[in-house]
Amino acid sequence: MDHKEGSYKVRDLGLADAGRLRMEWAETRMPVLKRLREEFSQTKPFEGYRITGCLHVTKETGVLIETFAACGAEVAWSGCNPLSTNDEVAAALAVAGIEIYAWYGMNTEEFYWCIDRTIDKPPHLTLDDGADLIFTVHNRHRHLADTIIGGSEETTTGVHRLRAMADDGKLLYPVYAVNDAETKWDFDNVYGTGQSTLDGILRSTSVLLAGKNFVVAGYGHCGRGVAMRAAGMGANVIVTEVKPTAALKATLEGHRVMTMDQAAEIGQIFVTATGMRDVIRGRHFAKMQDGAIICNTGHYDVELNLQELAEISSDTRMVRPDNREYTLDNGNRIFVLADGRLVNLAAAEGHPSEVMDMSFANQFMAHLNLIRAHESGGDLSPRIIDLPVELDQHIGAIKLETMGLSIDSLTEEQVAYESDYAAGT
Ligand code: RBV
Repeated sequence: MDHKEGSYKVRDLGLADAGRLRMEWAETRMPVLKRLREEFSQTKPFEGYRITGCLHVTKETGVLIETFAACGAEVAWSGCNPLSTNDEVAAALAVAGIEIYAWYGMNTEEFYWCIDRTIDKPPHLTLDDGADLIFTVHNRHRHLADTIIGGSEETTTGVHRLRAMADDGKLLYPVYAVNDAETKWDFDNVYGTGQSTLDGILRSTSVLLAGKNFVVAGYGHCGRGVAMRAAGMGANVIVTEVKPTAALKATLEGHRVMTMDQAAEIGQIFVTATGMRDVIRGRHFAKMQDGAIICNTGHYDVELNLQELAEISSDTRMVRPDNREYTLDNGNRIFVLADGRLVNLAAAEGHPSEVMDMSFANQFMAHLNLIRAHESGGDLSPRIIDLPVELDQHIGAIKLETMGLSIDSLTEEQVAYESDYAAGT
């Protein structure tokens, strides 16, 4: 492990060149973030501000970190999941002088050690994916909140938790719900999760998807993306849900809907995308067919109850990278991918750069808005803030332009018609 006190801890600095190549590759697919970097690296609005982030250390995150740095920020970073760090990217960032504490395969104690190192020096801004950093500040280092201007949260479950905290009056500073921007959730969560989840399943199994009974637990944005892409590859998609309207949508989009008890008996591949704990548990594992493949794509590793699987198993071994076989007492074998951690990041490279481009443009703008509010005496009361809807359209417009696509604009008459409440048949 390469370690420099007060500066970085990564797997191996020798991987830096490979990491640099990965980031350069991602950058060619992230024109919106590149545009923001070009625009704001002139004026360096983040000069004098320390941004502490806790988000998957991927090639795309590397591009975001270097964008903040190019715009003047002092950046300190840790990964937000023990199995999602790309060691090559982490090494390249350390060599580039970024304070980074992240390596693939860390344990829980090391995970929090890394977060603690990033706040040894007090941050002005926090950037989260899954809220572990902001909870660390609130639970163990509350004094830091006095000088923190604000923060942001990247993912659905993190935003849920922070909204609950704000409703309880427990939030100490304002946080942008980046997940809730349309140019985030309607792309990253759907198409990003859809593709990267299948990517993780294929890398760790290489099975044929066509003709398989493919069970998706949860038909939110992420589950919908996974179901859509699995169907596109010829799988027979089965959806399990607890919310009636979500189940109806799944049905009308052509998927079969049933309970997990029913699905357990016929499913061949299972993916959880619910944000809920124990979605697949002992009694379901006991009903499964020999050879069933199980994984999770939700942020936290609570959706599969692997403890209960272990209790009805007599043996376990790794059969491929990110693929663990459990032999059950009844003789059946069940294959669990990435130990139940988010399969798209643990067994593949996370969402493709093209969608992260928009997610991270929203992150960048959230932090820019926070320092602008700070400098102009704006409202920085503790609350969850949504990004302005105009920003969504602005980011969407840049993305379209960089894709070489043009769209129509309304004529003056059409604009007038839009707000003409007297118009009728
Ligand atoms: N996610 N990041 C990547 N390639 O950097 N891939 C996925 C990447 C984020 C995504 O925005 C989602 O909200 C979150 O990971 C779940 O932890």
